[in-house]
Amino acid sequence: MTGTGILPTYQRFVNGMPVPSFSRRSFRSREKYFILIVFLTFGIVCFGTLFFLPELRSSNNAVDSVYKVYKHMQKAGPELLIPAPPQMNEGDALKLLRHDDSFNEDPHVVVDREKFRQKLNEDPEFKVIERPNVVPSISMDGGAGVIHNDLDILKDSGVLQNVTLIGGVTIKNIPMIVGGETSDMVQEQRRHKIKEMMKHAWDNYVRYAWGKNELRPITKRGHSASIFGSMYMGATIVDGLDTLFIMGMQDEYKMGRDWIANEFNVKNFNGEISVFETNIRVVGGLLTCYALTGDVMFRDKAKAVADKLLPAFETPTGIPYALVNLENGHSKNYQWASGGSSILSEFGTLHLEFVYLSEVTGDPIYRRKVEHIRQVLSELEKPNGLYPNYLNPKTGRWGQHHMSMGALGDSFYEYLLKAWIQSGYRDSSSRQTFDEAINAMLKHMLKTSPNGLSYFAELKYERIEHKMDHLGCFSGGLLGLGARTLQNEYSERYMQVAKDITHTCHESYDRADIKLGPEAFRFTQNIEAKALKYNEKYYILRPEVIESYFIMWRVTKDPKYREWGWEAAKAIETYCRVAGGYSGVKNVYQKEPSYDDVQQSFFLAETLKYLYLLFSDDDLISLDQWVFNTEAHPLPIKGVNPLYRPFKATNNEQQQQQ
Ligand code: DMJ
Repeated sequence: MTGTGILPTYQRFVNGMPVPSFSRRSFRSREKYFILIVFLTFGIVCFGTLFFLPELRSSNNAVDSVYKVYKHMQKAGPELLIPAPPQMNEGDALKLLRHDDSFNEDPHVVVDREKFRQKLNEDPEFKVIERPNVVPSISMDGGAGVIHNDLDILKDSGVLQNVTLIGGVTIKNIPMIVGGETSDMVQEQRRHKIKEMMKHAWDNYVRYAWGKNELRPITKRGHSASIFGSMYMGATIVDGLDTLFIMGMQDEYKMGRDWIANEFNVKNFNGEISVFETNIRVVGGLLTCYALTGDVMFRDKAKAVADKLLPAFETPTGIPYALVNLENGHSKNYQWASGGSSILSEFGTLHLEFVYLSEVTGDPIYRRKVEHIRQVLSELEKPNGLYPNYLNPKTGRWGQHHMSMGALGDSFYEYLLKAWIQSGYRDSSSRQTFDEAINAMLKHMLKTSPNGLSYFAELKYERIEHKMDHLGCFSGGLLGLGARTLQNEYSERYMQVAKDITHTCHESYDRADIKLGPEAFRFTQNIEAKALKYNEKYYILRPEVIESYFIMWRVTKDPKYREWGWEAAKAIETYCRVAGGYSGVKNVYQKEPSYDDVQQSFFLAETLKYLYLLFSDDDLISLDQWVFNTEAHPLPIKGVNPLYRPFKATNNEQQQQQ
C-alpha cells in the first residue's frame, strides 16, 4: 500500500502485473462498454422491480392484476374483442373462471366508455353488438370454447391442453358440457339425486359386471343380449360414458375411458351383431365422447367399429342388412321381418352417426352409404305418403305394409328431422321429407280416444290397431323439436300434438300402479292408455317418456314436465332400485315388483341423462348446440357448435391423398 493522500489507495494487479487504478481517463474503450452494460442491466433490474414488486407477492395476484387491466379495457369498449393476456397457464385460467366478474365503476372507465360511444355514433360503419356477458372461457385445441362451472373433470381427463383465454364471446355460442347448476334449490336437489342414481347403477356394474355388456342387478353378474354378438364389448361403459362426463363424475369417467382405450378392441370381437344397435350405442357413444373431449382415441375406435359394419351394406339395393358377422362380414336379416326384409327404424337410423364420422375422419365412405339409403327411399312410392316398416334389400320393394310411430318405425322419423338439424339446418330435403312423412302420419294414424287422449295408432294395410308403444312416446319431444326449429305452416299443429302425445304418455304412467308406464298401451271401449296383454305390461327402464318431458320442458318451459319427470324418477327409485343396481319390472300394474334382472345400457345412456338434463340449466347440452342421437348421445350441430371438430388433413395426409 502506498500513500499519496488522505484516503488509502490500492494498487491492483492482474496476472501479477500492476494495472492502472480506477480512473475514467485511464479506461480502454472495451472496458468502457463493459461498464456501461453493467450499469444499464442494473438500471433495468431496478426499474422492473419497482414496477412489479407489489404484485409479485403471489403469482395469482400477478395474473389477477393483468386480468383486471384487461377487464378495464373491455369495460371501456366491450364490443371490441380484446384478446386476453397471453401465456396464461391452465391453473390460472381455471381460477379466472371462478373469478368474480363484477368491478366497481371507475371514473376512467366511464370516460373511456363515453369516448367509445361517441366514436360509435360518429362512424356509421361501426356495428354495435350487444355487450357480451363476459365470463372468461376456455379454448381448447386452439378454437373450441367451453364454459364450465366445474372444469376439474376436463382437467383430470387431460382435455384441457393449450389453454388460452378468449374474451368477448357471446355465451350462447359456447357449449356448456359440464355443470348446469340452477338457482332453484329443488331442481338442484333433484339433479343431485339423479347423479346418485347414476352412481348406484355404475358402481354396481363395475362391481359385478365390469367389461360385460350389461348388469344383472338381482343375481349380480354380467348379462348380454344377442344384439351385442357373442362377446363382451363393455356396452354399458361405451353407452354410459358421456353421461358420466356430463354429470361431472370424473373418476368414473376416467375408469371407463381407460377401459375403452386398453380393452375395447374390434379385432377381438366376434359373432353376429346388430348394425343398428351397434351404431346408435357404440359408434354414437364414442363419437359423442370425441366431440366432448377431443380425445382422438374415441374417434378412431368409432371408425374401427363402423368399418366392421360396412359389409352389411353390400346388398343389391345398398339398403343394409340387420346383422353382420364380425369375423367374416357375412350379413343377413331377421327371418321374422316380413320374409327377410330390412327394418325401417334400423336402416333409417344410421344417418347422424355416419355423416358425423365422415366429417371427423375425412373419409366420405360413411356419408355415401347413408345418402344412398335416402336416395333409394326417395325414389320409392309411399302408400298414402306413409313409410312401411319393412323393405326388401334385394328387390327394393316394401314388405308388409305395417306402419308405426313405435317399434320398427320410430327413429327413422327422428333422424329425418335431426339430420337437418345436425347439418346446421342446411339439409333441407331431409326436413321436407320429415314434414311430408309426419303430415301423412297425422292424417292417417293420429287418433283421439273418447276421453280426449291423442295417440299414434298402428296401421296394418287399411286396418287400424289402437295401440301405442312406449317406444312411440319419443314422438312428443320429436314434434316439439320440429315446431321449435322451424316456423312454418305446420309448427302450431306440431306443438299441439307434441303436448297432447306427451300428456297421453304421462297418463299411461299415471294409470299404472307403480307410476311407470307399460311397454304398450291400448285404447278400447273399456280402457284408455293401459296395457291389455301380459307381454305388454313390463317396464324395462326405457327413456322415451322422460325424453319427451325433457324436450318439452326445454321448448315450452312449462314446469309440469319437470314435475312429471320427478314422479318418474321417484317411481324408478321405489320400484326398480335394488341393492345391485336397477332392474326392469315385469308388470307395472303390480306394486309387488317382479324383476326382469336386467339393467339396460340405455338406462345409463338415456333415461338418467335425460332426467339429469331435465333438472339442469338449459345451457347444459343446449338444444341450440347439440342434437341427440336416438340413444341420447349428443352430437354437435355443424356450423354452430365449436366442438364439431371436423377433420383437418395434415400435410402428410394431404400428400398421401394426392
Ligand atoms: C334405445 O336403444 C333407443 O332409444 C332406440 O331408439 C329405441 N330403444 C331403446 C330404448 O328404449
